[in-house]
Amino acid sequence: MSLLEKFERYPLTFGATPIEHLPRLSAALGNKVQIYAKRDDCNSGLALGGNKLRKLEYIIPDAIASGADTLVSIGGVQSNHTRMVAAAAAKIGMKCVVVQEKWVPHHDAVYDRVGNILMTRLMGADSRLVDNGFDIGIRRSWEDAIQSVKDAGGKPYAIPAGASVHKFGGLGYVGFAEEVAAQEAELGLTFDYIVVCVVTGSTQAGMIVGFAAQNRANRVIGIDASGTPAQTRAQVRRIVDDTAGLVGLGRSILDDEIVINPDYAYPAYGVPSDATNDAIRLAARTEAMITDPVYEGKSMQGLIDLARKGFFSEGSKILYAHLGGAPAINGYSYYYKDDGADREIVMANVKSPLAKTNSDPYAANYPPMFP
Ligand code: 5PA
Repeated sequence: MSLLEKFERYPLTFGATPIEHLPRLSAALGNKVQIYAKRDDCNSGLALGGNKLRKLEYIIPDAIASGADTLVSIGGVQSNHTRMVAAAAAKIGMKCVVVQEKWVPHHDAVYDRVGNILMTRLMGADSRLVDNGFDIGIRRSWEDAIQSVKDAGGKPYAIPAGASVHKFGGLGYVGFAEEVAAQEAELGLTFDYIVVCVVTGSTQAGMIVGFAAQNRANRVIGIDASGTPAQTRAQVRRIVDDTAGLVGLGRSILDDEIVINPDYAYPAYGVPSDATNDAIRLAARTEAMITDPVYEGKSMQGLIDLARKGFFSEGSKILYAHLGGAPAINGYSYYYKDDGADREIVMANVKSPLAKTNSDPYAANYPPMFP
């Protein structure tokens, strides 16, 4: 029986997302493990989809019931989440205000005009650029935006960064875990590990609760992309506890059931290392699977490095949760301008998280990652 039966869901996705085997990527890593991807990046027809729609499916019924007329949320300039809130608002016929902060120390001439923010604007959201740095917590700028809707006579419905600390934010990825179990039964296999990118926390937290019901929460390997792993871990812990209570899991989750690896977020949130970019290239060249420099490229880098280091026991089947995010790559075009048939992937870079190199000329200005 599903843990989610008692919750209302507003469909924004196509339904269960496909799981595909990635044989050429597995071969490139020596075939010691077999890699599969669950394609949550292909989950919807709404503005290219992604992980936020699974979360929003359980939040939108509450927004509608509240009588609100405007969804208000927050993210970085190239936030996927704000794109998805704008999409949900358009789809249900609400207005949308999104605060977009300068979370990323990245310099690109078109960063605030292409990819996610372009689509957000196209869908009619009022996108407000604000000069604050990265923080996954509750922000003053978001509270100001909520107030501004009230001042204008509107009725706001507030959705926090990544929809994460919303009371229903963890539910969508509880559903992911249940979906994986059903698909495993159909496919006749069991995944030994699930690799997932983590920043604001509710994606992994929901998975942890869902997989805890199957007694394998510690097989969910979170790859931190926030660069503030202590804060992210604390937020995952909180969402796990709230979500476990909400769905009636019937037990508490132990600390060692929450696995977050901080090794791949360098040099900063939103900035790819050379190793991240080579991981992105490898997935693209072997499987035509596009990952982005902010989130999925870092979890791909973690997956590749951990596989090479022998972290996963031989013969393991690993499920990479592809959460979306490809639109942001348009704001990073300079990194890849010389790519093509002649360019070798410097696999040495992909190998070691200890080689904290970065060819970005602004690297010296990044905030310190390992205080
Ligand atoms: C994001 C988040 P969580 O925030 O739930 O931990 O998910 C991390 C994540 N992959 C992983 C992709 C493609 C994501 O977009 N994005 C945020 C955004 O504003 O887009 C919330 C940070």
